[in-house]
Amino acid sequence: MKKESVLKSYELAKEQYAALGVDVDSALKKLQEISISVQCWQADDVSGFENLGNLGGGGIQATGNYPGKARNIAELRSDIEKVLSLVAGKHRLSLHAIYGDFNGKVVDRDEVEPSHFKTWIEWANANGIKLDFNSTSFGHPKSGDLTLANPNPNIRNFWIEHTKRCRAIAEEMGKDQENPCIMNLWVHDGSKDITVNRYKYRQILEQSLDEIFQTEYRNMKDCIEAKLFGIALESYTVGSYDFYLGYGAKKKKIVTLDTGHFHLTESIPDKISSLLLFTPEIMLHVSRPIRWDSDHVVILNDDIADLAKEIIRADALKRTNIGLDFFDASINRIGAYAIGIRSTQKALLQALLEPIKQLRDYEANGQYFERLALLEEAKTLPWNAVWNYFLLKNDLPVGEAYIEEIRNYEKEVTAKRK
Ligand code: RNT
Ligand code: ZN
Repeated sequence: MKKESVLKSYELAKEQYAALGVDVDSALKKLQEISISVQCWQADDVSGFENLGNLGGGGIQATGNYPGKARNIAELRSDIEKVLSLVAGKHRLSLHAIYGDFNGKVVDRDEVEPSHFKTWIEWANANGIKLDFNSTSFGHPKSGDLTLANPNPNIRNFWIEHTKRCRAIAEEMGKDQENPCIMNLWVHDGSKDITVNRYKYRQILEQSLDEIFQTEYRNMKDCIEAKLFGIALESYTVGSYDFYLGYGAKKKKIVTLDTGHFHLTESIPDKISSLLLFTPEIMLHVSRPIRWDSDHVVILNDDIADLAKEIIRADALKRTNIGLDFFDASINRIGAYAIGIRSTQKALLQALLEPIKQLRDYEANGQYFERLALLEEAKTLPWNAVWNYFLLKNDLPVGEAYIEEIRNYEKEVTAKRK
């Protein structure tokens, strides 16, 4: 698209929005400032860089075998740099504990420490990226069906130690970057078949969390992530949404909403306003479930658009940490990132451009036909012209032009990884 056309379309769009009381420039300013926490694990199918040999032990699974996944830290960093060069704004990188710089050494999960993330912190500083963190309880011989909720004290303490250490690592990251590192805690604990001990395991998990959270930190924030069920653990999930919602409300912890972790007809956007009343902040794992928690690449669908609208309508940008969580190994992984980040930004832009004042006036006056009519009209307002201008302003390829850039990177870099 020609530069003049982008500018012309933008001016026309701006006029149309202004007539509805929407300030396009202020929307763009807000969009520019939204940092998305980009998941490191799309680059390598959640493999990580431990030197513990082939671990087995499930909990999570990427599907697909598209060539070119990142095989080491250098490749992963290069891929992330490429991704971030293709999207507007300053973003964060969310690391899992298994992505430490272990330098060829065998470092078990109960031995991880800040020094293993020193080069990550240096890299992040050099690239102006802030880091977030995750403990890793899956893919390990001690993962089994139960980790933090395990009645066996040896296994349970192993994971408690791991998670405590992860908090200390997150604290280091936060301190160094002078901005809180958000640490997410997700464990797959559950049961394949009917359990007659639902209460017991949840009680153990509560105790483990209490122990883990004993140390108070100033430079990291804890989030706890629930899930509906996991593969091979279909009958029962210890860390259900009720469990973590209760825990988060009681202990003032951030509850993570992964958009793939609910019944498919359940509204995640509707949870935002309740959570904000009872918990300090929200962490999002924006994902795309297909029939189940399949972690497909995020696209601009109604689910994401409605989620973004709820954040903006609740004026909750400052209290919402937006992270991505998908891992598709069946397509170009850099392309997957670019689509997911851009789609999330598009949803946010649409939400920021909503003629909210007019809609709220209608609602206050009981003019419900008018409200519905304007909501429908708003869907087809020329937000795309504003989006293209946003890209142009950020010196980025406009529209679909980024496809070519990703193909070039594939030809020159990822396709050569054999
Ligand atoms: C798993 C959770 C969790 C993971 C990442 C890798 O169902 O969504 O967030 O995807 O920690
Ligand atoms: Zn998640």
